[in-house]
Amino acid sequence: MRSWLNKFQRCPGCGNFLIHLAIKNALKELNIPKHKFFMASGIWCSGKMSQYQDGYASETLHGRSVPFATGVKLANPDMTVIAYGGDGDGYGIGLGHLLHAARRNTNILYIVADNENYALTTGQASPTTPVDIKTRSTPEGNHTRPFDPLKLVEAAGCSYNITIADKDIKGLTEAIKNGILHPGFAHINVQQVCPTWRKW
Ligand SMILES: Cc1ncc(C[n+]2csc(CCOP(=O)(O)OP(=O)(O)O)c2C)c(N)n1
Ligand code: SF4
Ligand SMILES: [Mg+2]
Repeated sequence: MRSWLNKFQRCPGCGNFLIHLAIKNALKELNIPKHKFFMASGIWCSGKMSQYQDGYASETLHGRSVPFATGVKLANPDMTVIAYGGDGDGYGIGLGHLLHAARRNTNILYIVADNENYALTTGQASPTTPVDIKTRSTPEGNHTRPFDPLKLVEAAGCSYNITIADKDIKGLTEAIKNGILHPGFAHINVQQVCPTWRKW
């Protein structure tokens, strides 16, 4: 028989477990019922998060969780809507959506699980991989400078914009609660542990 943990398609020690717990805690502490909650995610390691929520959810396309979540919020303004994805998802292919959502001040919370790599596709360099790091796509070391997503999102006009480590469950739970309550676009960058690929 499969254990409770086995229902999650994640490696042991993955930081997405911790973020998952913080989201669960935050929804419980804010008394948000499951029929009033929706999560849109990108795809895979981080994208799987939507499949494990107790509420409405959709695993969308790579980089498209923010526009999907925006549509759900516009049609259901009384729902709590969270978009969720990885650094490749939100800061790579989906960056345009992120900046415009911040500019429009859409009233959703966007959580980015930033493990500094494209984990599902076996650990290639992402927009937040540090210089000199060797990955599957940078065997001689990463020559491309990472950018600071918080500065970009701030420049686009976001007024709730923070970074926090996944292991700080209490702080992360508070950050998620505050992000949900924030009357506009909120962005939380979570420094996410990925023991399989992020060895730096
Ligand atoms: C449009 C599109 N391009 C590329 C892919 C292949 N792909 C799947 S997962 C992934 C990387 C995901 O990286 P990230 O968003 O950081 O999530 P992580 O797996 O690290 O949580 C890519 C490029 C895809 N599924 N769709
Ligand atoms: S590869 Fe990394 S991000 Fe993906 S499930 Fe494993 S530990 Fe988590
Ligand atoms: Mg990633």
